Amino acid sequence: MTDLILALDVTDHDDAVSIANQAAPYLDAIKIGYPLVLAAGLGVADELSAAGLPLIADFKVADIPNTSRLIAEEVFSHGFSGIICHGFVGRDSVLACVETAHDHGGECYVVTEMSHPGAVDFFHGGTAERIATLVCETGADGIIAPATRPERTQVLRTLIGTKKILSPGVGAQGGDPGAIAGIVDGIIVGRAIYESSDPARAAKEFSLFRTHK
Ligand code: OMP
Repeated sequence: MTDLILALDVTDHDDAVSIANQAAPYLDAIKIGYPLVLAAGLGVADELSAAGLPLIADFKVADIPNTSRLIAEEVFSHGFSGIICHGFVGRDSVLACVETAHDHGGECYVVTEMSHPGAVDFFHGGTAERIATLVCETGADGIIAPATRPERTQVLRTLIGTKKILSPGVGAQGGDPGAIAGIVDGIIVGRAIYESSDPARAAKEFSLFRTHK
């Protein structure tokens, strides 16, 4: 089952709510992070989650376990159903996010390899594979893996089995939804929807890659 997740990285509160409402009929979840939360406050999460779609917190948490737990507690007290953390910080920090998510009935996704060109500087050479193994050992719910490199995401799929893969990089970063949708559980699309003059139409087009409607 492949979901469509909107990365709502706008920095205006009213734009965020308006775009979310327009695109909502074609979405399975909305992901927000630093751009919107730093601009509009964490309260915007309460508003967006009230709209009924699952809300994923993309703070790419990468801290010591205690701080990671404090961040995750804040996230799950504001209506989020999932959190994204980094994996390179190690087992104890990842576990802090996983345990806090599960304590709240939520999910934790771990970044294994990022989608931008510079990601190869550190994530290649075995690091992404080691993080994928850590994901299985910590009981995390899934990984973030690049739509810009479907062949790499396929490798990571073989390491995590049936855990979920959410995949950013479709659209503005050049990733082809047709090449990635079949091997992941969700495609993450930001600018190609929220910068469109008609976000509902853009979301509808990407929703063709959902395997459920
Ligand atoms: P667009 O490039 O505008 O479609 O946005 C992609 C979204 O996915 C942004 O919110 C990024 O921060 C996020 N993202 C990546 O682009 N690459 C990654 O490797 C990981 C993420 C993420 O964790 O969501």
